[in-house]
Amino acid sequence: MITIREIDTFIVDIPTIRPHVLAMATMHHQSIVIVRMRDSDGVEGVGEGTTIGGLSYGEESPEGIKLAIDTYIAPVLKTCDATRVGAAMAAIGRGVVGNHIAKCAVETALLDMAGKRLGVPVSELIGGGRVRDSLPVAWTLASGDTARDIEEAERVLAERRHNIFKLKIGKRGVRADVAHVAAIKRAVGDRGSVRVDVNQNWDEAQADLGMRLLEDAGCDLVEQPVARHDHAAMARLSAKHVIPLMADEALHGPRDAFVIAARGAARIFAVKIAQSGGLLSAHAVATIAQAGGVGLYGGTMLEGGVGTAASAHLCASLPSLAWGTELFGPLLLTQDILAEPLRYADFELAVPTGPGLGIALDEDRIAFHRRDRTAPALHVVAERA
Ligand code: MUC
Ligand code: MG
Repeated sequence: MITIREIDTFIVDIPTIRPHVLAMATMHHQSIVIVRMRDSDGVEGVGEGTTIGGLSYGEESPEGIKLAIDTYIAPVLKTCDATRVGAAMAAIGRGVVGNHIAKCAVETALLDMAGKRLGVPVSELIGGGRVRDSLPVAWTLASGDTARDIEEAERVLAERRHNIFKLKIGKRGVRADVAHVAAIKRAVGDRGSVRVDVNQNWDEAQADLGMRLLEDAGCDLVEQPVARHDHAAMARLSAKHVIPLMADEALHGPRDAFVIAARGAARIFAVKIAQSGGLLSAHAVATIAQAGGVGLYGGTMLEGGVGTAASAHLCASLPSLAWGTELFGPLLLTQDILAEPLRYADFELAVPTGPGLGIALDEDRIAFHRRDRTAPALHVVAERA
């Protein structure tokens, strides 16, 4: 039996290119959890587990992800056949409840190794295999300033990097937020799609007003306007408004996907490998969406290059992906952790073609930014809206 011999889990803190203002936190850096493994044949795999804003976005923190892997997942993994990814993840699932981001990091590393052993990209190991080689990719405008967001949109449009824009709203009043969106849509016009993410910060009445006004402003989609558990409100809003509601924080794997699709609580799913608990569960989420007539979008937890490559492989395996992706995480960071950055061109991200994830870490940068080798950890500025 081929077994896992070494597991190294570490946190890498990388500053962002500008403050990234979300409803629940302002990010000045991203804390990326990397897990690196080597099996008894010497094959190496790498995975990433990343969240947003410490503990302000979800129930797992970077430190907790590392602890879950080192203390609870690694001992189980060391008893498993490293070549059987599904069986290894099932064994981990029996011993570890929840902790989807930690599980995603580990499963990604196992799939990377499996792809390297078989000489195929990870996208060929999911569902029916790879169906596309590049992915439309949105950019998030979240500087906190309308004029600066418009400048940023103009720059990336001119560079032919992005023509889909997601605006982070929910911090200000509904009408002020809509005015901000309308100004950006007026500037972008038909050159791009403008969408918003409220990150759960509205109640149903605010969402009702917001969705009506956003539709009039030419916005194409509203992501997670209300609390993630409020499926009833999500269903009423979806039924009432033409502008589609996309579920994000509400989706933590296939069970949520089934409940939300059956209830008509969203018309689009932001499929995230981290929130789903790995690429295989994310594929199940997508399959349920397709069976329920729900549109698909490849979401991000603002991962670095490893998690973004893994998400790209998942998205490359999805037969339909009508709303594109937002796999831009590495572009928000001042440093790339990959030896060769992912390629963004002509409004799309190229899905790596090499075996496994098709990427390699930049060892010098990793050594420099690794939290356990550098100065005290950077801190998130968390703000309650
Ligand atoms: C989210 O809620 O979708 C995705 C893009 C971005 O800027 O933040 C994330 C998280
Ligand atoms: Mg979101």
